[in-house]
Amino acid sequence: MQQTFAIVKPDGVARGVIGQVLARIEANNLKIKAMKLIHMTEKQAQGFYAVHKERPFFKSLTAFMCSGPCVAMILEGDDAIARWREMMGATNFKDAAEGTIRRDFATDIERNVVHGSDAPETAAFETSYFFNAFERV
Ligand code: IDP
Ligand code: MG
Repeated sequence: MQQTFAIVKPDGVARGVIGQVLARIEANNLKIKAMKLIHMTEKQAQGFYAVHKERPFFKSLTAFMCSGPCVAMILEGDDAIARWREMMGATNFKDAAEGTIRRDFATDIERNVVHGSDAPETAAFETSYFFNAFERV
């Protein structure tokens, strides 16, 4: 069993696809272990994406991430990190495989509907960034 950290980004929440994303998570046998609606401050978004702080899109990305509420989740299952990334699809929805969330719902390379941790270390950091010990199970 492995846990990963997932977000339905502000574009996904605004466009009303939370339910469709959750349905795919459940259909793919990932368990939702914790979930909440959050509205990040600019500082929170900058801390979350600190690994990208030198990238040209950092300012725009962090502004987007605090432009509205997000759904933050802890997902659990066998190989959850890789499986959730596979369900999301490539960062750029134009490169994402058919049937992936980004291919089906994203509108832009930045506004790509969902986030998923890319490794056990980032999953641990991202999970504890948003969920305290009492919120985790
Ligand atoms: P990932 O979300 O697929 O792991 P990362 O490379 O970690 O992709 O980038 C984090 C987020 O930054 C992406 O999900 C996307 O929202 C945004 N992003 C990545 N590359 C670009 C870009 O070239 N232009 C604008 N935004 C980007
Ligand atoms: Mg990433």
